[in-house]
Amino acid sequence: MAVNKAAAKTLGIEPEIFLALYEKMLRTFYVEEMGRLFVRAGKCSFYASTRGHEKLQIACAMLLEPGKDWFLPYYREKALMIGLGMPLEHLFQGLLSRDGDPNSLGRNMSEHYSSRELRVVSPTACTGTQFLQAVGLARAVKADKKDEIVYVSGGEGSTSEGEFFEALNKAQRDLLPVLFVIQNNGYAISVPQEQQTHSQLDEVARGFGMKSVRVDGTRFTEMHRTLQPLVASIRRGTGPLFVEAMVVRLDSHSSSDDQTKYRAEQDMEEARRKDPMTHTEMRIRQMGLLTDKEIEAAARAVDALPFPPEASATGDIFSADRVIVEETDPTPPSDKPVTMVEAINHGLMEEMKRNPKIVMWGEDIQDPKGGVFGVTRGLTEAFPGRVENSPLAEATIVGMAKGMAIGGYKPIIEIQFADYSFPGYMQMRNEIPTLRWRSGGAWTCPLVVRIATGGYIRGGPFHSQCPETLYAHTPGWYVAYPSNAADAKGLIKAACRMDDPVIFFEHKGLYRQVYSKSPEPGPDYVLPFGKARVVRAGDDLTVVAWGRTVHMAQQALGALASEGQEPSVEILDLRTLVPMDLDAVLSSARKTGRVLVAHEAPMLAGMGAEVAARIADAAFDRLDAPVRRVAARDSFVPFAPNLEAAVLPSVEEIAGAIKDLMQY
Ligand SMILES: Cc1ncc(C[n+]2csc(CCOP(=O)(O)OP(=O)(O)O)c2C)c(N)n1
Ligand SMILES: [Mg+2]
Repeated sequence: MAVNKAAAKTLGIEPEIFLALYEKMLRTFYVEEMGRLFVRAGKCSFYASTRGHEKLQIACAMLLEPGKDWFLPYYREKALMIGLGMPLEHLFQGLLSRDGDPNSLGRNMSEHYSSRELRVVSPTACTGTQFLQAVGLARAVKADKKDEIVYVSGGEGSTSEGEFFEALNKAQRDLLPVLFVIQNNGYAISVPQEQQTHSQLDEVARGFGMKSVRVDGTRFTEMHRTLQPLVASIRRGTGPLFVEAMVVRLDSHSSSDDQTKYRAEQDMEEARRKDPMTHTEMRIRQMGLLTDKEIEAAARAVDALPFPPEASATGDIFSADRVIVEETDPTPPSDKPVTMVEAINHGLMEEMKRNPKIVMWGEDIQDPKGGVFGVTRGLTEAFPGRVENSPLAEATIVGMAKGMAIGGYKPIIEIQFADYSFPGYMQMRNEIPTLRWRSGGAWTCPLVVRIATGGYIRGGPFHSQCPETLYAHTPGWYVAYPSNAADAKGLIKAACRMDDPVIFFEHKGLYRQVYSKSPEPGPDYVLPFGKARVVRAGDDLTVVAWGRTVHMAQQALGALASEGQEPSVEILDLRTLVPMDLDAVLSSARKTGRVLVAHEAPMLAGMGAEVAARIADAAFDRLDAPVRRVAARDSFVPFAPNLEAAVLPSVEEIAGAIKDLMQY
């Protein structure tokens, strides 16, 4: 072969490494050419060229260990996949979304590669969400005392996202084995870097105290020589490394973009002069390492495959194994009632004892405070190293949980107030609940997000929200919303054992409330999701409720009784919103013929609308009255006590609605 071994030796690099680099670069080149053909033929609606980035990506793959190290790539990493050895068929199946596509069964976008075997974690199209997940995964690696590295990458544009900074902060704080690779091609679609930031990225990382280098990603030798010892050092456990790699974007941002509309010819010419291929092209062609025929044959074979069957479109939203299907004996070992706080605390304590992989973090949750509501009090001391304060950063809290769950741990994390779940909402909407589905079941992240929710506590607009609809409306989450101590204990214990992500709402107004106390079920008690509770049986009207409105419905009946009215009302506590116990709702509606849904969240598009629609659909002919709702006004919750009362639903409203419905 035409490799000048003597010249290669003087560079301090083995000739075999050059040969491998050349072969992979050429392979990438041909694959990109096929990709272009497929776009032109209308067979691929999203294609992102790696031309200009390929040398960097292959160099990274060669410095790391496929199958041992972890990869959280972004959407422009075909060359990384080729570097790692992803089979051509898998690449083309990803590009063409054909039946059996091992990346996602045709569910995720093209260019979003995933492979359990290569430890490439399925990415989403969201810019920057991968960084915190890498930090969480690296935490799992470190906790397991393994010498694996977590590679995470993104474009320079994605570093303007807040999560990027949170990730640098936490990775350096905990000295985690993360290799951050920012592929700086100067543009985020059409936006040049100087419009994104005044800062230089490697300097930014240094500002966090992180070891940081800037390399020319279009030249191999220097890059390889610089990075090799630094990567070896991450493996030895010295902490993260930040690499800003200067590359060029030779093609448009993607197949939907035309860079000639916003880039000067001179700028594109300059990029072409730095084309990493031109430096090696002549040599590799002469060596005949690979022909485009091989690539074309693989591409055509995949192109001949059918699309996936339609019936598979909604598979893998949840685990097929529901884990807990039977309620165990709830007999309390003692009659002593406990508060909801105590019940959840004891449930967590028991589950942490049972499963050493359970870890917790959140704002202020460490002892001695044990959370602003005291739910985790005592756990830090009982389980050293497994419960800790997170940074004040909700995306960090949930994004890291996803990563650590991928690494085999079971994070049970706390969001201090539902109102502040929103910095983490990108992770909770697009990332966590889509993972199983978008990877065809290859990747999962079972975890529990405990969220303190609810009003009536004089908390004002930003300590009172009830956002359960947002999460119930996002496929892939189980959603619990207990109303009393015994249910809370049974459900949190079930959540700790489930195979899927769970949102666990804890109503602040019920935490220490006398009427939400119950005798505490024993340590073996688990309550399966999807089983409503008949709080009291009745024949004339059904109230469907969850959380605090369960008690308000009971109080409303008390108020009516004091007026001498005692309609036979059935109260159904849903206990979990996903899954909803529709059978219980429908059979009660069919029995009584009158239904009121009472919830604390605003009326518009609330869960009450869902319950009403399901009843209208399946039990309309058995109704004697329209399904009514009592809910909050479509407003935020004001601070002044009279205004708070004016917005949130009241016992009187529930009593009034019951009376109206009875007279209908
Ligand atoms: C959260 C989010 N906002 C916007 C987009 C749309 N978008 C996709 S790629 C992109 C530019 C990214 O540029 P950069 O990070 O530099 O990566 P490059 O494509 O240049 O490799 C934008 C705005 C997105 N995918 N996700
Ligand atoms: Mg860019």
